[in-house]
Amino acid sequence: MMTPKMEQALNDQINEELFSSYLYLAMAAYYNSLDLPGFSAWMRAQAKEEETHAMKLFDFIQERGGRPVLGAIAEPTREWGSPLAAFEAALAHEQHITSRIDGLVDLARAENDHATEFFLQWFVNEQVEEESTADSVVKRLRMMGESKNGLFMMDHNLGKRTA
Ligand code: OFO
Repeated sequence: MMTPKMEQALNDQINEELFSSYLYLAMAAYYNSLDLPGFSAWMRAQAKEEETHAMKLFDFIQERGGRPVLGAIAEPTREWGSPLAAFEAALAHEQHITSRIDGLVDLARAENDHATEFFLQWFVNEQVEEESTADSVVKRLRMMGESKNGLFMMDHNLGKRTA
């Protein structure tokens, strides 16, 4: 059994993950509106991945005898100033999620909930990857500056993402 406080915090994280999915779907629509299908496909795949993060939490709460409670998902931003600005927003969002996960680990420790602390290690590792991927795209976009060729190449490469 989890404490009600831990259960509530994990439920709140389901909402964060579903919002992440919604945000990346909004970014997919944004990139598509710029005729950047590769960026759009990458964001769409990312949105799907975020759903799996939400479901991991959903299943874990049930396994521990709790009940997932779904709240309203906030409306994401629709417009970003440039392809770079949208990816910078994605990176900032992942940094926010990392701090949320760290907070959950701290709470699991405070509640002496070893099972939840162990479960959360998957998310801790995942955040290292999520931040690093977004960061490398942001860095390459900054390096490219105004190059249309660079953007075209990058769109092609990002479009290769399958999952
Ligand atoms: Fe992007 O890792 Fe979940 O939110």
